[in-house]
Amino acid sequence: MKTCLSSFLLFCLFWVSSNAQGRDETKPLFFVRAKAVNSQERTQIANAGIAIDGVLSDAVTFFSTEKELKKLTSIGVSFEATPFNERSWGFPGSDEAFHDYQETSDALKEIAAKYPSIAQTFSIGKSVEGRELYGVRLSSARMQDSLPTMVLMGCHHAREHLSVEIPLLMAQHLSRHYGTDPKITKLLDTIEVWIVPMINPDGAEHDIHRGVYKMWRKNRRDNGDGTMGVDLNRNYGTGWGGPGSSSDTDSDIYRGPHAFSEPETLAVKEFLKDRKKTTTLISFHTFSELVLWPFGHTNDEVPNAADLAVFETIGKKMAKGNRYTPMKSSGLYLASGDTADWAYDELGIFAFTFELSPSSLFQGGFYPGAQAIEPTFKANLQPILDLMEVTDNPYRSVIRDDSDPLNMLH
Ligand code: 0X9
Ligand code: ZN
Repeated sequence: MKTCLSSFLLFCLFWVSSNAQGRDETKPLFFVRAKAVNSQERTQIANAGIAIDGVLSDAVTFFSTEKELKKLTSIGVSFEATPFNERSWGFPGSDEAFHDYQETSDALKEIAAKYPSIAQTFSIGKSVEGRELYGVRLSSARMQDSLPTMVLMGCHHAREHLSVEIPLLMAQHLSRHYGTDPKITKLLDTIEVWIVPMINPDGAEHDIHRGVYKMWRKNRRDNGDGTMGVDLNRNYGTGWGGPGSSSDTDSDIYRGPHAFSEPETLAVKEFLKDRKKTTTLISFHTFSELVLWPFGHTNDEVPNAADLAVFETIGKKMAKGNRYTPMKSSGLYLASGDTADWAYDELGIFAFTFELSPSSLFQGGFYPGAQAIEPTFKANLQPILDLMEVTDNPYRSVIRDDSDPLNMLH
C-alpha cells in the first residue's frame, strides 16, 4: 500500500463535487483504506479523530474528510483514498423494510396494544431535536423494576440502521411467543426486558432525509461553529475525553464539551440508574460482526476476576451463536466514552456491544440492504436469548456445577 499525499492529491484532481447532499458540510468525503496491523496502530488512527468502520487483518476502512486525510499523512499513516459519492449507495426507497423514527415508534406502540399483559411503552427522554426516545418493556411482572432486568438499545450511530431492526424484531419475537414458547414464557416470567431501539432518532432521520443516505454518524447537536453533531458513543462518563475520541467538533468521533452533554446519553444514564435491577445489556451497532465487552477506553482488563470471567464466558458463548468474533473492546481499538464501559464501570452491568452484519464494507457496510435484516436477526436471536437466560444471575454462567456455588472458575 502506498501513501498517499501524492495519490490523495491525484484523487482530489479527479474529485467531482457531487456531494452537495452528503454530510451537512459540503465537503468531499473519501473512502479510505489505511494500513494498521494491530490495535495500537488502529488506536493511532482513532486518535487522529477517525471513526473506524471496518477492521481487516492489515488495514482499517473508514470515511473521512480532506482535513482528516492531511492529519493522517502528517502522522505517517499509509492509506489509499477514493472519492466517495453516497448516491452510489442507492436510495432508501429500496430499503423500505427498515424502520424510520415514526415507524419504529408505531411498531413499539403496536406491540403494547397487542400484548398489554406483558408489554408497555415508555420514553426515556427527548433527543436534542425534541423527539421522544421510545421503548417497550416486556415482562409478565406487573410491577416495574421488580425483576432482574436486561436492556437492549440500538442506533447510537445514525447510519447504523440495522441496529434498530434487531432490538425491534426481538421485542416483536418475545411478545409474539410469550404463552406459546415455554422458554420465552419462563424468561418473561422471571426477568424484565427493556428495549429502546433508537437512541439517536435525529441522526437516523437526517441520514435518510429526502431519500438519500448521508453516511451520518453523530446526533444533530448544533455545535455553534458551523459543525453539527456529537458522537453519542464517545459521550458517556467512563474515560470520557481519553484515547479514540476527539475534541474537534467537526470530527465523526467528537465527544462533546463534557460527559453526558447530550440529552440522548443523559437520558440513557438516568434510565439505567433507575433500572436498579439491570444486570445485562447489549448496545447494538454495525458493522464488522463482533461481540465486544469492556474495557474500550483502556487496554486494562476489567479488574474484578469474577466479572472478567463472566464477560469472557458469556461473550464467547454469544459469539459462538452468531459466529461473530468475541473480544475485549480495546482489542479492536481504544475508544473512550462508550456505553458499555460506563454501564459496567458505574453500574456493574454486564454490558456488551454487538457490531452486527455485515463483516466488512465490501459486503455493504452501513447499508447492506433490506435482505440483511432477517438473517442478521436469525443469527442473533439465540445469543440474545442466551444473555436473557443468565440475566437473573450472570455469575451462574461461570459456575461449573449449579449445585455447588463455590465451584467458580476463578
Ligand atoms: O467506535 C464505536 O463507537 C463502535 N464501532 S462503530 O463502527 N459502530 O462506530 C465500537 C465501540 C467499541 N468500543 C471501543 N472500542 N471502546
Ligand atoms: Zn456504531
